Amino acid sequence: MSTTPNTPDAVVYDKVFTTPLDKAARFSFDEQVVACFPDMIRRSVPGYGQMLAMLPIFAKRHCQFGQTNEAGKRISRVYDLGCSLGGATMALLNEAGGFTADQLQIKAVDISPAMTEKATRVLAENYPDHDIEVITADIRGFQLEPCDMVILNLTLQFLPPEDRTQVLQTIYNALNDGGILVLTEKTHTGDEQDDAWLVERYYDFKRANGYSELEISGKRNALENVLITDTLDTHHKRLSEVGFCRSLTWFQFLNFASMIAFK
Ligand code: GEK
Repeated sequence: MSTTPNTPDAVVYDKVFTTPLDKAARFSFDEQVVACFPDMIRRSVPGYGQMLAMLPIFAKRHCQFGQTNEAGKRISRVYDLGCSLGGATMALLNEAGGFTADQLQIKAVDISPAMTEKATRVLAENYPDHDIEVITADIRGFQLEPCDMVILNLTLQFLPPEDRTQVLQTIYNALNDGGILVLTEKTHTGDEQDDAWLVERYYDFKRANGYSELEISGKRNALENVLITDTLDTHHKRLSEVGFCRSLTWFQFLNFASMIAFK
């Protein structure tokens, strides 16, 4: 792993798949991935920055300060489920939302201790006055307190498909009326030709971002049966089944899409 000096937060380049790996090695969110995660996600997810940039704008419109904190002050509770290093949480707190430090209570949850350890440190350093709790937990079976907004950014895709409805049901139940879920996923269309084209252009996107053939094929193998995509149709049907009155796809870039669901 190499770093670039002279940047405020030295960027650690993603070199996880630069050497051939055991073909059976599965992708995991371990220390090696954590160290280069911001670079990895920026170079691997088309539109990642654009999707995050809309989170504070959505929060501003839909957070209704429907909860109270321990001091009895009205706040909006927001969950960032599968938070990794807190990218979505940090985006939520940028100026576009216009929130003061005491208006949002953010609970950021991730199953990987390597992720939550670093997220805890980074968030405490950057947002010392904000009410942010980082929790190490599996979002399957995790109990949510009443909330105004839930962010599931590129996380549902890592759960076994049979566990996805239960997680969405828990989210739906915890949201206040008028609350929102922002769900971002890698997707497929179900049409063989369209999917082949989208996947090839996605690999072109990765090549353009400096990934080699070895890195692209290494990650593809490691993600097999770890990241399982659904179609947008399946997502919207599932959202409707758990009770959301409306959902729409508000962003799409190649095979990545972000949906918003309204309670
Ligand atoms: C971002 N949202 O930067 N419970 C909790 N966390 C899980 C589970 C689970 N069952 N399974 C996987 N994760 C982030 C990016 S990354 C997306 C999310 C990616 C966690 C896993 O540990 C990892 O941190 C995250 O989901 C997925 O906006 O790397 O493509």
